Amino acid sequence: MAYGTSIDKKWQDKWEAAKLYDFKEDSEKEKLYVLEMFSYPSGAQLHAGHWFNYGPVDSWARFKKMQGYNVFQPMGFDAFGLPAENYAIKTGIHPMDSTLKNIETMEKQLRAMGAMFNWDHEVVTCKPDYYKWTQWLFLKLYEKNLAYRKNAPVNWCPSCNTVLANEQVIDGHCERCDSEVTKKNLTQWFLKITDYADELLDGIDGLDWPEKTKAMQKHWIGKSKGAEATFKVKDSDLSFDVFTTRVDTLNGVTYVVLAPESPLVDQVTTEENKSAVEAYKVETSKQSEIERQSITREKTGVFTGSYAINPITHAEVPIWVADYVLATYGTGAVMAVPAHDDRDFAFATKYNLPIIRVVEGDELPYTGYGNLVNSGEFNGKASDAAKEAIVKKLAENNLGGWKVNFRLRDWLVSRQRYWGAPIPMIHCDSCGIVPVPEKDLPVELPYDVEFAPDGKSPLAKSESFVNTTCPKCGGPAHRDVDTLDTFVCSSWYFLRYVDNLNSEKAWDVDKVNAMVPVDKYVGGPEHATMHLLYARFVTKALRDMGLVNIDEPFKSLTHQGLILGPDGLKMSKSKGNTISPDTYISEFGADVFRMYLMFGFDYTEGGPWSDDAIKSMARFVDRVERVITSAVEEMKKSGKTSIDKAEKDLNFVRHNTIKSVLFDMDKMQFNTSIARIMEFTNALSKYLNEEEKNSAFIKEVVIDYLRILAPFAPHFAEEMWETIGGNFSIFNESFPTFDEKALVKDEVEIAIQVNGKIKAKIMVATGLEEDVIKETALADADVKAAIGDKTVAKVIVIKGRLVNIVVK
Ligand code: ANZ
Ligand code: ZN
Repeated sequence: MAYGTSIDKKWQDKWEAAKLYDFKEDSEKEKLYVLEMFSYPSGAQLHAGHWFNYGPVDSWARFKKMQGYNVFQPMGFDAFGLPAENYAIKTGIHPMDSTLKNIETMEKQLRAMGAMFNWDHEVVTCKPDYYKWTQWLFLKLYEKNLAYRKNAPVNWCPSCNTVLANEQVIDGHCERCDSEVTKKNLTQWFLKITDYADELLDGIDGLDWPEKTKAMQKHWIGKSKGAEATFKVKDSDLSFDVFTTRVDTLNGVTYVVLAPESPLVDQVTTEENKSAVEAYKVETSKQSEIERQSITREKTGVFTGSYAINPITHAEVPIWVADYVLATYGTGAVMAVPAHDDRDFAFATKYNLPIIRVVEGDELPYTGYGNLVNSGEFNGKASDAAKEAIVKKLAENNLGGWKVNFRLRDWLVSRQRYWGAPIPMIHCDSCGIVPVPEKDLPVELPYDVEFAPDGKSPLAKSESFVNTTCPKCGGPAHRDVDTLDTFVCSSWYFLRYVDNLNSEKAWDVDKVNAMVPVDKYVGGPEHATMHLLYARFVTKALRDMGLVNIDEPFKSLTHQGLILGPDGLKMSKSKGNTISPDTYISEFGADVFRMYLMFGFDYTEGGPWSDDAIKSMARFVDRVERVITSAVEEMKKSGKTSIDKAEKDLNFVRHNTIKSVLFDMDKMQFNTSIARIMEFTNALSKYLNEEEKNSAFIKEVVIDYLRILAPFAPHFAEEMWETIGGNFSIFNESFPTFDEKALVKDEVEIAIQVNGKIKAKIMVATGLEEDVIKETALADADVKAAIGDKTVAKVIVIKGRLVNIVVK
């Protein structure tokens, strides 16, 4: 045979016919839920990046199966959302048609990869039998007061014509199309992820996740401990709270600032300042939050004409409006302390506002801590003690207290787009918002709708969709015309995989509890905040409803790196540097492609594609074939039966390979694992050149060799396994274990130094007495010559490694 696609096909068919990958529910074996982030069928093809995610992880799953785990490795499609919709808009083909067609192509490609996906458990999020339960999930959250509607300024992409979640705004630009994001007020559905902010934060430390990702989630949740203080508006009944992390500086407040969007602005602005404030508000609406937070940007603002009263000093300070204060954080109002805050300092300097030092320290602005000055009764207190004392006083006067704030915002889930799960809510003029009864799910997405975006929800244009009757009063009512953020679909898919065919409920609780959490989750680092945070939130909410019994969905997480184009740049069609897996697979076979991906890159780093390197992997696979073929010839002969030095040497490499691969694979270090297999190949090949060979021993070695190779080159190893008469399938074999005794060498090489310079290397038996080693070293001819007529002052022996002779 020669390894290639015909062999791939042969085994893919056999594996499938034998249902080799089925998760056995009644198995005694320990379950192992291996999950790769499902892909969205946006382009028509699997690309090298998909392969890099799925190929190596499949090898890992096969390795674990051979280690005796009952592996569950499902696959599906994240089929709703912007990528599929944009693709449909571009090609003019209806998203349902193009998506299902793309899925078909991708399924074919995934099968050609020979991954042991459990296809019987496939989920496709855009099909009614899936999104029925996405809608059900939404209703459950609504029932528990975790879904609500509010009018809110939202990020609006003028080009995609849609609302974006904060996470989809990158540096003030749309994540998808890079247009500048603006603001718009709309009534939107939110999920109350902030109810779980503390738990989401506290849970992070216990996760076996990349540190960077954990840090990003922590930052995203952004817990900040401070205080709130109430400022009364002078000559008015109005008052407002500020959030501050530096309540110790309360005596240094020389002005306060409201966010331009704050409803208070209109109430406090005096007649003569109205036009300036209005103009400023218009100006602000054009800026993104990111720009507004930029430290280097010149601060701007306007005076409202009103004053506020400091809750402890009773000093009157001017109320300003400035865009560096965000409406969405804290209370949307800030007490400004120019002496101790950089932004406030810049602002006060520009607008000639007073600057009063209240903390001792360096030159102003001084943002550090220290003893208080200019602070009346609090003078002399250190910052921490002063905070305590000031908060106490605020609380006594009902003007404030301690306060914890989170950066995390509630999750905005409504989209004014076509390609998503309709929000299962009905609006009735007499009953208000009425949830669609569970028995009426799914609320089907109508096919015949003008889906190209024009700023309105496409579903609003479908009368047959919009018009319905109120489930409560039976009167005429209309459906919610927004669809759910696709991250809602993917927040629970790992639960549905387990019980994907259940038509009675979203899942059987016992079945799911037996399978979760996901033991190993692998996908791109771009999901550090959104998907990974939403899935954690949904899991916790479902746990509180008694629908799962876990706190965390993904126990262990790995991010694969990025495969770049041959030019070292991110692959993109416009740059013409994309690699299409299909052509390589038909030329070299799936295993060569997979082995190259595993060997050519550090899994978590990725790197540039190299045609030369994949060719050299093809040569390696050829070589393995030749070596195994000649080993098989030798196995048939009757050779010697003794175990001598040559056998021991090969045995050492064999067991060392097993030991290393076991160790490396646990950490998904595919490249070093394959490097060890290459060494093993060399050692076997070398042994086959010996004059006298032990054929029984060769057989033993070949059996191990193929079992080690199997997860990495599944089709090829299965074929070889058949050649040596192994039973189908090699994946029902166990992965070899190593023998520590074989790793103890009879002899070790010891370097001999004279005054620190290596003069000779000698072989000695392991465990030889120190004195004997010394004598042997001194008797060596090269060493003798090096010593010459000098006297030996000292001999230092480092057992098993080195002898150092000090001469004078
Ligand atoms: C007075 C003060 C004095 C402050 C001082 C800092 C230094 P983190 O750590 O991110 O929570 N702040 C509060 N709400 C804000 C908003 N909506 N927009 C912009 N800035 C806001 O930051 C908390 C600090 O950020 C608060 O403490 C407040 O300024 C500001 F010497 O209050 B500080
Ligand atoms: Zn009604």
